Amino acid sequence: MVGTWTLGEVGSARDTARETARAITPRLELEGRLIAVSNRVARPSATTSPGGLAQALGDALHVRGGTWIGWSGNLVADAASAEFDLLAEGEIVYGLLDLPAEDFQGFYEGYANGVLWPVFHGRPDLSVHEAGDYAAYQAVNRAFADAIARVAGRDDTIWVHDYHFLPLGGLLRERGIPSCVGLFLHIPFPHTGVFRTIPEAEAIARAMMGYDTIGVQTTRDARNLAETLAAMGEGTLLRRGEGYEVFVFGEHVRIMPLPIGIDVAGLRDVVSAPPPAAVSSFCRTLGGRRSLIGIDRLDYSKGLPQKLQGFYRYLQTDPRRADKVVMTQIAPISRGTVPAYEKTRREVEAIAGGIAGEFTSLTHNPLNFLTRAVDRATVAHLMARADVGLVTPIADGMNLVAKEFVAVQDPADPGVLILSEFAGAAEAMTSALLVNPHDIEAVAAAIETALAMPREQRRERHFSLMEVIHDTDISRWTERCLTELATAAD
Ligand code: ADQ
Repeated sequence: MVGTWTLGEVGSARDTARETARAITPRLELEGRLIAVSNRVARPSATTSPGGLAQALGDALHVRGGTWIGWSGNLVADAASAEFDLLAEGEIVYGLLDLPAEDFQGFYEGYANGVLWPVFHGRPDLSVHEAGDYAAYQAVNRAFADAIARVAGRDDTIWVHDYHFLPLGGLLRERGIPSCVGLFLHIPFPHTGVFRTIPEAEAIARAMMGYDTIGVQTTRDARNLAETLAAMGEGTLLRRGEGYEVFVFGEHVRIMPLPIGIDVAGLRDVVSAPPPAAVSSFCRTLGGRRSLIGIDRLDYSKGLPQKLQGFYRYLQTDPRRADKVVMTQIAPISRGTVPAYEKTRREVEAIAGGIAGEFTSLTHNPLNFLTRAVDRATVAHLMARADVGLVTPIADGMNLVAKEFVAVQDPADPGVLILSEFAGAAEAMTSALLVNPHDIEAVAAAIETALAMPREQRRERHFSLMEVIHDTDISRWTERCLTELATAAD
């Protein structure tokens, strides 16, 4: 631990925090530091496996050094007792902020995951508007803005992540922060009409104009965001390279598609090591059967019912297939207390139960359905040994599983990726077998096509998918984002 301040402290405590953060991140001293902001941070000392965003940010900061500000994981009684700790681990300084318990619920489950997540994934029908949630979302964003103000210097670059912090750009401007501030939105941005279903849509759009630049996953997201911001305040938009510049509410912002990728070399290292014992024993039980894999959080956006229905239809078309394949679907329960997730879980379990009841024999079960969390090495080795990867979200910012599946395949004899056309990944990964996940027959047919695909065609498709994967490697993605931020700062 190198410093602790309560959020009520001002003046010299603020200067001390800034100096401390600067002193312990010497690598970027001359050019200004990078300050990343996200809901969760992934410290190297943590025992739990980080999610997509945390993994990507950890990799990015590991390469450059910098400060990473996020929630400490501590809930406190009220704002006055919330502490902001700075501590150094490896190349990264962590700024960890306590949050008041009463605000956290409304911020995280209430507004971020109960309103913004469904609307941004095209499901406004699933959004739940509870009184007080928006106020809690704002309160947490203000607390983050106050914490950032304590450490940010003029030359620093602030890189904010995701839908938890849409208003942070405006709040930092209100506090007179002179640094360049960028947002990267990891989830899709919807059409204007869908965005407008949010009661606070205009306030959010205005606050987002406080950012200098906003990165999104795809050209479709960039267009949706630019058109929406312009439309909300009758502003104008200009094409700028692959992105846009929007002028509205007396501000302007640049919007760029910056598709995220994976740490290709890191993942290849994981699969070059010997597999965990459970994977070896699973492979023995396959006994020559073909293996299909799905790796998702149990989230309604991930299209799990559609995927399992597609597999169900594949088996029903010719019941002899049940003895020739094994589908492994790992879907750990996520946000389990949000009602829409509970409903999806029941739906998925009912379909899995139907498949098991109809097709399990005394000697073989064609579906392994796990709602337990499985570690990264096991997941990677399972993907490497699968003949088919099924990634069928009904909406997804990018979907890193699609990229991970391709990256761990043996180039000489690769498996086939079946990919939803609604995943951000599909914009560039056109050599996958693209499907509309709502079309159950098409999913079943894609499984058949994938399992029958000749090796030469599999190799050609894999080669071209690997070009996309190398092009968006996490280190390149980081460089692109930081270059974009630096350009916006000029
Ligand atoms: P997520 O919705 O979490 O991320 P995704 O990109 O598919 O989704 O996965 C993130 C990471 O979690 C991957 O490394 C994956 O291997 C791992 N993971 C997912 N399910 C797992 C499971 N069942 N067991 C073990 N590991 C699992 C959000 C957006 C995405 C976007 C990312 C990054 O929703 O669209 O791609 O951020 O920007």
